[in-house]
Amino acid sequence: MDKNPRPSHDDLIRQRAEHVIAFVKNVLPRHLDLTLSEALVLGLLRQGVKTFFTVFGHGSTEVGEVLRVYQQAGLVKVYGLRSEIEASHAATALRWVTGEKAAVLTSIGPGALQALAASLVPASDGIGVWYLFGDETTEDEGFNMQQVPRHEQGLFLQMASTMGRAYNLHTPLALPTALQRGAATVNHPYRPGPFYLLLPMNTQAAWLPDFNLDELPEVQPISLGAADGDYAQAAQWIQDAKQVIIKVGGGGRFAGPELVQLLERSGGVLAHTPIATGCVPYSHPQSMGVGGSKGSLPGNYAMEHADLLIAVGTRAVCQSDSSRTGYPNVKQVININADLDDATHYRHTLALVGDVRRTLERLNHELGGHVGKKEGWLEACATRKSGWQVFKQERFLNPALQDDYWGGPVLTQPAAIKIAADWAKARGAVSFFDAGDVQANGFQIVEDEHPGQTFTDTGASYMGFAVSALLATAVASKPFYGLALTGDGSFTMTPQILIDGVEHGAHGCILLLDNGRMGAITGLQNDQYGRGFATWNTVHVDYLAWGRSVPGLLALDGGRTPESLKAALEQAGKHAGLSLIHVPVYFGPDPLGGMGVYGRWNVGNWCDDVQKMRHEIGL
Ligand SMILES: Cc1ncc(C[n+]2csc(CCOP(=O)(O)OP(=O)(O)O)c2C)c(N)n1
Ligand SMILES: [Mg+2]
Repeated sequence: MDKNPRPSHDDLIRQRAEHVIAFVKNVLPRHLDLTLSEALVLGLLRQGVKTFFTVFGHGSTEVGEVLRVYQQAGLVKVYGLRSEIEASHAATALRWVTGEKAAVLTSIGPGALQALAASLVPASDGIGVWYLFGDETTEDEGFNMQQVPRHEQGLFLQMASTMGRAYNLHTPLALPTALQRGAATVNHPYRPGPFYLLLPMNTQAAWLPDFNLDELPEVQPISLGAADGDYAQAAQWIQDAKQVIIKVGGGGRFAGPELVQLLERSGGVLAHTPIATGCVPYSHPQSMGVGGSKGSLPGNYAMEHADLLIAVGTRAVCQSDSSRTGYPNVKQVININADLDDATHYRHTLALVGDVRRTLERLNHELGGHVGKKEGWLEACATRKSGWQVFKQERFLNPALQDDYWGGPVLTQPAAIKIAADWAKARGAVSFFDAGDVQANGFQIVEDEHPGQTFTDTGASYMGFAVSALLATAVASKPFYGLALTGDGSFTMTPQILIDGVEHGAHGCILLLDNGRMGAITGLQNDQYGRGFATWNTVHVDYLAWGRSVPGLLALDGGRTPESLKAALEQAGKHAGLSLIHVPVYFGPDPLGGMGVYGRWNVGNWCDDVQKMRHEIGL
């Protein structure tokens, strides 16, 4: 007879309930008899993972049963949702905005693959999220339904491993190692990301007698030091340069004080990637706002003319450095990054590999207390910045344009976004921007004074992220109000929030900017080929009727004027739950209808020219 045999179903439920009580009282014994799934949940709890966004399936019922018992005691919170993509976006947004950890739990096959697709967001934006996927049985007795239909082993593991770090719980007692790898991935000090834990259906309920809980890893706080580099050389380059640009990416979002000091000591100006909005106050005279493929007048002017680039925490995506043609006059680069590959991305580089803030501190120290001056540089950039303010103002003063689809004048995206972003800031709401023109216009318009005001997934630009992100408002331990600015295309890709948001108590507003099309793509097609194609609809969808079909959801017509939109926002803000404001918006060639494009991009038929220029620059 086994020493600690697997108990009967009823005894197992009783045992788990006892474990939970002991956990709450902090008197769990060192050794426990439990299933692998319960050990997994205990392991995640030890790491502070208490929130689970899930769509259960036949591939994850055992973990689900453990979570049911643990939720009853208030130890975890499980949100049953309608789409794994939505679940992934919600978990990502929660971690991104609040720092709270979450896991996405799916079935095997389609559910896991939907979550895997959506995990491109945390992979691209550097957010730590746990993914728990049901997986095929390890005995290989024949095909499991929903596995990849090939006579090969571990195909889901291969797919997940392509996206990030992954582990298959093929052998139950490997759990501690799996959990340690996961902890190191989702809590990585400078490049966190998704971690995929694959749970074979036949090991989830594997019985682990006398399991030693001490084996479950804790999260170890890790921080890096300043780069160990040639700071004297860096300071010399800065002093010798005539026109310095500091380009900040996601890794420099929280280095505001150090960046402001570097601006003062270097005499340079700062442009940032969309994800780093608010890294220094937009109102700082040396902040030029966003720069890159969409960019801005001042941000791109500075990028075009600078002779020294100080790159800070940026991985140089096509959008952020105009497909590597963003700095045609740069002769030297000081690249501060914790990642070696990113730090050595450009030629003529002094790479400072280390913690961004600490490295900036040392560089500032090296530069000394004096104020750097670069003849004419700040003035030239300041002129572009005031020109940009005038350019924006022109759009806000002409808020409506005649539109064919809507058969009359409707608000432009710039006008609607400005009104909504101002409203969100005034009430301390967090703004999320979905993909498309909404996103680009958004990061060109917002003038953030600190990080945390705007979240925009420019890493993956995953349509539907913003609206699903509103679920985080229902979950966060410190409540916040969310405003999701979305297009009709993005919203209809992931509209489950209408139901799940109300069901779970989201507090926020979906602002649906409806131009009856995937406007960003029609725009690209027009610019590249002179003709749009298959990127619009002719049916006029009654989105407010969608909204009204969900009890508790407040559906409002945002109307066609600034006044009507402001009134709708005010009304939405007073609603205790989730609201949807529908706003018809302009799409067309009038320059007042958009914010313009200032950089270069290697897409479509632009590739040859952009690539040629890149090879000429050779940076
Ligand atoms: C899931 C996904 N599919 C496709 C794309 C490519 N894409 C980027 S923007 C866009 C259109 C967005 O349309 P909408 O949300 O209506 O915004 P608009 O540009 O009209 O303001 C598409 C199809 C994407 N980013 N994400
Ligand atoms: Mg649209």
